[in-house]
Amino acid sequence: MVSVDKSAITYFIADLHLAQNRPDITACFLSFLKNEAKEAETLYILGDLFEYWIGDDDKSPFIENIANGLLALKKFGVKIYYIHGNRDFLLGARFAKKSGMTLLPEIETIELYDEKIVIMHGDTLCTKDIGYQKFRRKSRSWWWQAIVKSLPLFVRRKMAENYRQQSAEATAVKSQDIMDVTEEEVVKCLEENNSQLIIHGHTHRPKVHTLIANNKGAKRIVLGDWYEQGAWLKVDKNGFELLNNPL
Ligand SMILES: [Mn+2]
Repeated sequence: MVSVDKSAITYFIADLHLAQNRPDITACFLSFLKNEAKEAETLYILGDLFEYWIGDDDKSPFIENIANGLLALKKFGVKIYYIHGNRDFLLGARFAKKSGMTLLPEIETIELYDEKIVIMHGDTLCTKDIGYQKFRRKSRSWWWQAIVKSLPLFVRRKMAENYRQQSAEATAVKSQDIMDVTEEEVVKCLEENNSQLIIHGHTHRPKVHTLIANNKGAKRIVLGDWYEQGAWLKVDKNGFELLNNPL
């Protein structure tokens, strides 16, 4: 469990989906790192920082630029923690080190202002999306990752682009219900971790939900995506606030 100074400000972001063809989002993120994020003691990135990740050996200027922005924030004194998303789950220790981020397991509990909080990307909560969960199990296996990582960079890039297109087509025909979290799964997760607050991204539906877990009131905070704005959750001793900035 990670513990944070009680006087501090903590930021949470997810689903930036940074991509070379969206320089506006990249600029918004780099500006966030240089300005707002400096106010925080800790920044948590809860997955899908990138639209896709083909391996830490991708050294395009686009990637280097983002690594440098993150590292500058780390050097300024902000701790940066990262949990994988469903798009950038191949992001490895080499890139994390280069960008000053500490990798966390897919589900982590942290303590902020005497509250135990569960943090995760959120894709594991969408249990009704059977097709995706099947792909997820396969793609997290050592053998699948070993095969993929052995392929040349240009082949991996092509695969990622194909997957992205297939995923967009599949998403277009899936119902809103399938694409959202399963409430029972959220309750189960809170009860397993003896917590009353969960923070996640993935669904791109920023909102604070109330529910019952452990026979008590609980909250689920969903982070916003960065398609049309910068979006982050600010937590300090006075409470929490979902904030955003236009691109
Ligand atoms: Mn996602």
